[in-house]
Amino acid sequence: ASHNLSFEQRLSMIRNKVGRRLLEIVLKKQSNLAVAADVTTSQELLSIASQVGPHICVLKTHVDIIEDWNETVCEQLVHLAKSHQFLIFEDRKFADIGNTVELQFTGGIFHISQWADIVNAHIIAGPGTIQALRKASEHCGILLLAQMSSKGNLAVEEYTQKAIQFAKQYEDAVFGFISMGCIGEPNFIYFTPGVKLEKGGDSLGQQYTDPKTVIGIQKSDIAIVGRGIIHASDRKEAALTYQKACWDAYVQRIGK
Ligand code: S5P
Repeated sequence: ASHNLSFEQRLSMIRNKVGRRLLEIVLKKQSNLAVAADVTTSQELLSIASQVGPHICVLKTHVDIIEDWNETVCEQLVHLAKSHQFLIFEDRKFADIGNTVELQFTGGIFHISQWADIVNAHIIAGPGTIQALRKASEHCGILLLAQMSSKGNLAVEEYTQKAIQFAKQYEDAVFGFISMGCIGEPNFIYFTPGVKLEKGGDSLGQQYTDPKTVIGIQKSDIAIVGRGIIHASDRKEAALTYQKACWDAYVQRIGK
């Protein structure tokens, strides 16, 4: 599947309101960059959010790796998201039966449903996972993992097609995918992780592709960059570099 529509043209095609809000932010900030803030302290998380905030449309978190997470940290993060205008994507990768997922999404010490704008889910357990998330919060948009960036992953072929089918079935709540590029229709938004200006990988199976390939050739929409920015000596500068690289690749693809 391939289309060549602009974000402006696709805005009204997105059924979920978080998805539409995301495209509004992308257009306003001219940023299709998401930063993966994979750090272990709240101070680092908040400092990344304020450093890269102006350059991103989405900040992706793994709250369960933060050793000192609490409600105040959460409030500060939400405040930074409002002032810099980015959405918070908790990369929880829900994968259990619906009842358990509902508890994981709303309860525990993280109360993800109270602050996350976006969450993602594996489809391995069937549609109950999605049903639970959409029942628990209408303010949170869902992404399905249709493909993965890591070596040897099993999210291929029929599995990917199943994810697309589930998304269509729950289009009110699911507005896009984690995928390696555009794998379907323009009414969904495609997020791609494993993005770095230097190609290669890490010692645990991550595989990197550069922004130009991901956005321009594989036609993804949003590039997710972690260590490419997090490990840079100047994170703000690195975020700006990635913002430009991702946006230029989009503008070139659309042909404007
Ligand atoms: O297939 C995937 C899906 C995800 S959400 N591969 C990934 O790497 N991710 C996430 O993207 C991963 O959990 C991490 O937070 C980020 C990639 O980080 P980086 O440091 O390798 O850029």
